[in-house]
Amino acid sequence: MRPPQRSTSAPASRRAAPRPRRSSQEDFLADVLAGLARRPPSLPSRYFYDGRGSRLFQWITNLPGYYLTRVEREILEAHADEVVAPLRGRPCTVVDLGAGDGHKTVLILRALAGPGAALVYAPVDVSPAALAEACRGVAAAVPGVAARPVRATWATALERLAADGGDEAARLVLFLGSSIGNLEHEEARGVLRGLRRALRPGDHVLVGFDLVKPLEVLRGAYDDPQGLTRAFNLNLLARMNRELGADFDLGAYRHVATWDPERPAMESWLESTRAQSVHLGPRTVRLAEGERIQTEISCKYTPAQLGAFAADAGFAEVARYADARGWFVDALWRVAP
Ligand code: AVI
Repeated sequence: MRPPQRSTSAPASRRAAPRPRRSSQEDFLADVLAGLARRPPSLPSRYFYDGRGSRLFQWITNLPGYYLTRVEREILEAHADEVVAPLRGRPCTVVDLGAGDGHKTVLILRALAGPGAALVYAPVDVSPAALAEACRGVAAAVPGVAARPVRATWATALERLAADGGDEAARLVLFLGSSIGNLEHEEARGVLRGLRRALRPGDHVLVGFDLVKPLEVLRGAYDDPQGLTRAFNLNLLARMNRELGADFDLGAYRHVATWDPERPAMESWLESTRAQSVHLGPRTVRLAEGERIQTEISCKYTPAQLGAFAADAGFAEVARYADARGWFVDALWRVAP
């Protein structure tokens, strides 16, 4: 997360000249070059989600093998009423940290909606198109909910939430879909601590965790015979070609999904099928035949880890809701007074 801005008391003459703010394109290039300089080389998975990447992910969520969305939906269909019980009857803002599936959010909003309910829906996303679609879907499915879209990264949205002192509505933050699994554990702890700092006593968060399960199920989710996950992975290279003027040859990479039992996590890679050079901004990157670029981790959790995440960030666990097979958990946490 971006560190908070500090004010400085140094006299103007001794203050360093303000560094010009980097554009998002410059950030993108800097992040990509830093990742490719690592061993093994890697690319930040947050750049998957341009317009085409978001659409591909949406299609992935409907694949028979991609169980995550289906089982989390099953959980919320069964338990949305219990999830919202601590908040019902109070003015409430539902902050949605971009799970990408309006259906799950609608289940929560419907459970909270009712005559006289003062309900605000605040989706967070960097893409205006994604925000517009989320707001349209909610307006059609749950009339009477006021939409307050936030076009920002998670970090910026949390900073704004923390600064938002005037609004007395209770907050329910949805962090669904095991999006947390795309972060290294330390990074995930940082996001959860940031979330805790942004909230007030009585606010709640609902966090989706995908659990460890048989390997053939995991492989089926991250390497589908339809080739959508491959297309999702390759779209990252296509995006760099389009936006950064890179010259990745999309035909010279193959999608590989592996299991890391240590973390534990599924990992997505793009494997170079021949020795090649890629030009990216000021740099030439060389890849050997068979060399892999890591594009994503999708951490899987054991139930014991969930309590530790809550405690580390300073949340009190309220309940855990699991699907019938015990594949996925939505954990409800509260900001203790
Ligand atoms: C968004 N995120 C939780 C997905 C996942 O399962 O890690 C992204 C994804 N990657 C490949 N398929 C789906």
